Amino acid sequence: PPEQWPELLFDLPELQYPERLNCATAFLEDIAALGFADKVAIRSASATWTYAELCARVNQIAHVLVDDMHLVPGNRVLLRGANNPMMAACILAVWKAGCVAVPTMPLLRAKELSVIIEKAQISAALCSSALQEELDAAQKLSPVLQQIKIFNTDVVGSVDQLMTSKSSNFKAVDTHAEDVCLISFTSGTTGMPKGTMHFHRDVLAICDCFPRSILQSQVNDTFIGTPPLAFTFGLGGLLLFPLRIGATAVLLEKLTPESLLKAIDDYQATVCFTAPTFYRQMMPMLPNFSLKSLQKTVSAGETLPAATREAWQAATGLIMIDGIGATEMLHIFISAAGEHARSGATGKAVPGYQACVLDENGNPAPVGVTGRLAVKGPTGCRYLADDRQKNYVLNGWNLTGDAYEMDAEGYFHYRARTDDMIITAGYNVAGPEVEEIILKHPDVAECAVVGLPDEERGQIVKAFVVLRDSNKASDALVSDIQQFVKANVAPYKYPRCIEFKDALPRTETGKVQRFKLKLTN
Ligand code: 3SK
Repeated sequence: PPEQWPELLFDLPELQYPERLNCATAFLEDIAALGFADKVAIRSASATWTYAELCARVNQIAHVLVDDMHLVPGNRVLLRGANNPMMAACILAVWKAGCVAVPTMPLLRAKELSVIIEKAQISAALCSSALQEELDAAQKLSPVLQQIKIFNTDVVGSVDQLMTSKSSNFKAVDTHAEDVCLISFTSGTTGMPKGTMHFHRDVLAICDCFPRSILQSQVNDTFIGTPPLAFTFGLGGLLLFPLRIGATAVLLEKLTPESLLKAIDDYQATVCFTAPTFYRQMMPMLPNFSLKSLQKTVSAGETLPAATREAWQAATGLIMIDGIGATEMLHIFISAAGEHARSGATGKAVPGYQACVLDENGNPAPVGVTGRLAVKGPTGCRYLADDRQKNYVLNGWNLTGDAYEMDAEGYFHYRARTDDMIITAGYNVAGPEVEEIILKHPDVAECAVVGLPDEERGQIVKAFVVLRDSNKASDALVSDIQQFVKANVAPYKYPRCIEFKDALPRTETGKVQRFKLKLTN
């Protein structure tokens, strides 16, 4: 494995956690005991909770889980809610009660929820009142789900109503550091959901790696951003990372590029987590808002094109902290910040993790050669009852499905998803490289490049393009974009076929579903 950041290596023994560990206490009692009980833990449009208040509410909800829902340690609890304080408190309460949280994406429909319920055999759920309808429909499809308690409403029998009569003290259930506490489902870019299981110690390990060594977050930071708490990118970045150090988490629902910019100023946020698409959409609106409080911007969830990194830096003066993570790994494992960041590179292995590139035979690929990214560290993939486990973990290395290249300095350069490499007339073309060029064309807002079967060439490069102004779509513009690509990269990479679209199909976490684009052809 390549060398890591010698100057940033912190004491890895700190990643040794006690054998008996309930991770919830690290975010609540342990922080309050450091003197932060009256410090603001969570803010939202309608609430401001100190650490003491958060702790009291989590304890009351834990009593509801045990006394009213009769749950016992190890029970799996489906969680359904947008980013708000009660959703956060419910997740922590599930952990405190020794149960397993199964957060689900707010936009999932009944059929998708029922697949998760069946796969994880979930008998209990906590659901925000705003999202109840689809879960009720899912329960009809999957009667294994026996009880649903609603929150964010004070109707009789709701979590909010039941908790009012509960004690605000609750002793965390004595769990093992290697008890599963989280099952996070990923539909990935292929549409077949997989449940990834994580231990109590894994939850603390992600807080003690990327945020400490790369982000270098501080107690006075205020975290804000868009990814749902049901996506581990959001769970870590918007809730666990701030709570681990006594900082403040701002949880907001239904954010748009404009409302996020306003919220950054309103809440004086210092750290922002979102995806490149959102940063791109915010850029034209920057002159209307003050970003004076903002110190760090983290981009992950999809590839950060060099053009987006550079435009963001030019507009804000902030060096983007790019990162790649995976639901399987729980959070970010390659990244770089500040003077260490390089345009066109995701970064180096985050301290605590090792990364390398493997060739098609599973041997380390030479510097500069594209291969499959493998990572190893304190977290790793454990699929719930899924044959795909054997393809993901080999000799302790997690094979991420991303094609990367490592340079002589140990920086990792993204090339494609391994299944997004296009082989055309014997040439290897990385779809994202062509996308990056097309995105520089002044008429283009978004684009995705895939390989389509072709009798003569094996595959041809096809680009799906969303224009800034859809009225401009024309054959002349197709030729113009093709010439633009040929002028900027090796001509064999140019898209022989271009289709204009109103929008690209994306997963709930913002990743382009290229498989859907391939299927439509
Ligand atoms: O890059 C991702 O998709 C990701 C997934 C989980 C956690 C964090 C990240 C960035």
